[in-house]
Amino acid sequence: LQNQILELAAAVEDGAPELFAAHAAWSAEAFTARAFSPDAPVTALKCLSAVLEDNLPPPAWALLPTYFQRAQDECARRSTAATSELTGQDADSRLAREYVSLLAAGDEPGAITLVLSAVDEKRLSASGAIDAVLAPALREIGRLWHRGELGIAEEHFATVVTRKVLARLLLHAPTAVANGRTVIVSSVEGDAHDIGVNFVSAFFELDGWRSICLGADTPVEELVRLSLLFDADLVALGATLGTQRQAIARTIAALKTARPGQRVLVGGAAFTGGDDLWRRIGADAHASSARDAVKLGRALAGLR
Ligand code: B12
Repeated sequence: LQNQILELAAAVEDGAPELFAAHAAWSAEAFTARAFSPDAPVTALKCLSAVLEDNLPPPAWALLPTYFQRAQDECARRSTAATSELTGQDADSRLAREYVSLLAAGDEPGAITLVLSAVDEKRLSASGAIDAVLAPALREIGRLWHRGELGIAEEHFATVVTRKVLARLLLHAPTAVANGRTVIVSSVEGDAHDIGVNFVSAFFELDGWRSICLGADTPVEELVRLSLLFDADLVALGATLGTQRQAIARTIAALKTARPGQRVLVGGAAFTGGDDLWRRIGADAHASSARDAVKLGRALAGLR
């Protein structure tokens, strides 16, 4: 319930009822997968809306009926958000499916060998392994968790093993020619997810950048201090949950105050479903994949 209120506040801040609706549908799906009655999420939304109507000053309440209506409609439609992206018959999808199965079976050596041997045998590049196998596999693990088919422990294990695969891929990848540019890559304050930013950082590294990856949950003032210390050409900031977008906005404001002209690229799941959310929070660009992050980063840093 607390999360629902925070997501509502984040959507109102962005003026985007569709984002609250998407979150409500996500939440409804998680509850139904855990044997709650299918009506429970809608009833909870109706209760929350009644309490807010009773307690908020009328001008504040006046904004909210649209948000609740969209959310209830979306829950009633039983969204298709949980469709697997690994159903293809191409080699990459098959590899990603097998990687997920090995992880679910607790087979760490098998999962690591599967990906590394595909790269050794030149069936995949290091960046291809990240983009087409590891990232979709983690999203699949998340989908299975959402549906109640895997637990938090399996998801933690998948994260640990994937981190090891990434380190080994980078160790064996051909050294890129340094391009003289520095990027700082980090998840925003409050975001506990760090695999996405590690993937983005790896792509920058493979492209010849000095990439300084800070991982998850970096305090705003520390990020600002490092961008000054390392004279960063670019800061790449990730956020996962809708409730973390405002933290990105605050971080961008702090970076640009301390270093006017600092270029900031944003990405991560928090930007899914809203085309120009990144513009509204003052970013210079938004990338929806690690590959695009490098393309846009090169343009922002004046590289061809
Ligand atoms: C592992 C995981 C965790 C781990 C993270 C461990 C770690 N050290 O990273 C832990 C357990 C900590 C965790 C916690 C939570 N998680 Co979580 N998590 C995941 C999971 C399974 C994988 C994340 C991941 O690594 N994905 C792989 C990345 C590479 O994929 P990607 O995000 O699509 O990234 C691509 C682009 O977005 C882009 N990109 C990504 N980052 C960046 C950054 C920049 C700068 C740029 C330019 C681009 C970019 O490039 C990437 C590669 O091409 C996801 C499932 C999912 N769909 O991702 C859920 C997921 C993200 N988690 C979710 C949730 C709900 C939570 C919790 C709220 C759960 C809870 N009740 O506590 C908490 C929130 C914690 C917090 N304060 O942030 C939900 C979010 C749903 C939503 N939209 O609201 C997801 C989607 C699961 C699901 N299917 O429902 N989680």
